Amino acid sequence: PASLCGTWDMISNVNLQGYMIALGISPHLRNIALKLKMKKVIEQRGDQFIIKTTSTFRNYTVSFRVGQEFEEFTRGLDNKNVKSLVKWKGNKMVCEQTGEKKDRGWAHWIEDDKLHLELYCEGEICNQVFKKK
Ligand code: RET
Repeated sequence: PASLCGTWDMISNVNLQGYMIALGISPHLRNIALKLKMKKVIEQRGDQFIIKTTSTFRNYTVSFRVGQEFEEFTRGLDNKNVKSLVKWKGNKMVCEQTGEKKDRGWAHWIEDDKLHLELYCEGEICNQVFKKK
């Protein structure tokens, strides 16, 4: 599949609110998050991926190897411990985050030179699109 690597600027963000409510994020933090234009910086070093979500308010970094389950603490987001497993499903990089919340995870893929990110939790789906910087 097309490489996810690079620096990406958010151009659309649909239903972040529903996703954050499903995660149990406080109204105060939700109001801040809704105003942010997030960036993604995705790097690959060997078989390790590093995905940085950055904003003027707070940053979130996760690193992993595809196919290797890891412990993730969603610091600064909903502050939960999950067991995460990333796999390729066709052209999509898909992560299942197992923990307190049901049906939680995300998928990244490239479509028309744009980075697409679907974030989901307990039936709420947020769709974000980023253009390459
Ligand atoms: C920020 C700021 C504080 C509030 C919220 C945030 C959202 C972060 C998200 C991160 C998703 C990261 C993923 C990484 C995959 O590798 C920006 C930390 C709600 C939605 C999917």
